[in-house]
Amino acid sequence: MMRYRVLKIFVLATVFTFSSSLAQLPLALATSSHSPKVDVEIMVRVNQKGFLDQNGKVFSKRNILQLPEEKVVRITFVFDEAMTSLAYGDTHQVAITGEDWTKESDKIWMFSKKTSITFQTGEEGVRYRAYCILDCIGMEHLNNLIIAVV
Ligand SMILES: [Cu+2]
Repeated sequence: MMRYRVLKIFVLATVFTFSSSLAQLPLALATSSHSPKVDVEIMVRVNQKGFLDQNGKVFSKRNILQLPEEKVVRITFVFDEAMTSLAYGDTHQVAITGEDWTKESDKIWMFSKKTSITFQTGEEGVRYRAYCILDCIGMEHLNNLIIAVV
């Protein structure tokens, strides 16, 4: 009886290992083929006060988001509404517009707080603009994040 139980556990363990490695295989392939090399990663917090840097300082004409030229940049937008705020129930969705393109992020809200946009920067002097495309609390502060290539 004891021996049979051990065997059964062994068989179950083997089946589990086999099926979980099968499940991981396509995932591993998908991640490797779909993620281009990212040179620069930047985190931008989003709340009703505006777009904020990692220290919680609002980006403005005096505090511009600066990127290096000709790099693949991934900007991750993080839902940053305070739990005490009415805007905590809000949803944001960010778009970035370049010279002849616009890229949209996924929506971010309390249950899905991060989304990112990846793009290749141009030469020094090029500017991009990021803005929320949803009707949200604070939308007047989320309409013009200036991103400058320096
Ligand atoms: Cu918004």
